[in-house]
Amino acid sequence: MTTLSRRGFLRKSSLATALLAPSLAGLAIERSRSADEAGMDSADHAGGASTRGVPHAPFTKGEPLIQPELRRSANGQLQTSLRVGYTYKDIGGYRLSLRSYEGTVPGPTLRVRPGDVLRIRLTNNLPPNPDPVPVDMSLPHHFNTTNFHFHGAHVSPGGNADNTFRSMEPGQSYDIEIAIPPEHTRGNYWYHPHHHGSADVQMSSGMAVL
Ligand SMILES: [Cu+2]
Repeated sequence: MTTLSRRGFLRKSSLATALLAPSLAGLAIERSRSADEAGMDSADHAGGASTRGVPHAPFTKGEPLIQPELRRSANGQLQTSLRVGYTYKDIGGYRLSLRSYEGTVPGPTLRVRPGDVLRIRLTNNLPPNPDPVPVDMSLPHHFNTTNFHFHGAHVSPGGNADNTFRSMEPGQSYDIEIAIPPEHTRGNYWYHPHHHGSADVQMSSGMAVL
């Protein structure tokens, strides 16, 4: 039996850290701008992600996993709504301000069958974007603009279906209608935002759901 030292673990996990670092740094920076609650962490932990300015929260190890809310289709359709907005979550001893579906992390599980139609009214309750569109569109921007992607599903990518080119702006509501082919394979698929410039930050914030 081998024991992995902290140093060894850090070395092994450096790739993951490097991949996660920009998103986590983004979250931490955002929090430190708006937070001035007492009991913030002043430590700047190694590994790329800073917890400076993030308020502490109670943390109990070994708490049971909580099942997300389940929404099932009936009579050939699942008609539901998803509200995108900020919520506070205590994770790992820190109180985080996160972008979420329905104020929960993760959001509700949507259960549909082959041949069903998934109809979602998505309301973006995030505040207006403070930043202009950058000259270089590949840079992170407009973190409060979202859209809806049904990952892995063999469905239409156009119109108001699984269209990753839509921009769902703060303060607006949008209808999404996705027809699932009758011959679609069963399995675990997931939904998440796919808006260029903000998808990374929103997903690492918890907007990644079955
Ligand atoms: Cu995806």
